[in-house]
Amino acid sequence: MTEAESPTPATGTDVPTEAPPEAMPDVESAFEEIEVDSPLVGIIMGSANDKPKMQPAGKALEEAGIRYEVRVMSAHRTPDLVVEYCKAAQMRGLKAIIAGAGMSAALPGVAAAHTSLPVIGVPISGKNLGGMDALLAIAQMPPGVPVACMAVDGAKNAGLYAARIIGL
Ligand code: RP5
Repeated sequence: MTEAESPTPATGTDVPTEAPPEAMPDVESAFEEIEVDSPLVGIIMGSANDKPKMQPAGKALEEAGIRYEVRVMSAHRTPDLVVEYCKAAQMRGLKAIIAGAGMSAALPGVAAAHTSLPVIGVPISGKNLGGMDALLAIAQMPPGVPVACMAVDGAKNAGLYAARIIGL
């Protein structure tokens, strides 16, 4: 390497530093419905109000180095969007879907009805029944339509589980 090619030596004043924290989006601020290149996991949820409970799934995937996207869609409020998203998911390169919902949580089951990808359901705790309603709705799937049911507010394990599926 010639002198011209050699990197400029660092001095006490120009030592390269990491970007300041405010320039690095953490999971909390990045947990938005933004376009992601070639996501492997789709995190969907029934309401934007579910985001705080679903963030740990994104954090677990991020720590595993797995790209994911976040979408809000509801089996009851926007059923056509759920069908469209789930039917296209495999063709788009997704390997798993994490679906979180509260109350009468049909989202994971409806997702599983429209894709052959593994669907991981996250029951979200609500105001009235502590998540028992969503837990039973997600766990009690009819034979032939499989959904993996996590614990109530178990989004972290959903992310870890998706990472294991992708690592197989
Ligand atoms: C479910 O109903 C959502 O997943 C959410 O957990 C619950 C309440 O929704 P919001 O009224 O807060 O939008 O569909």
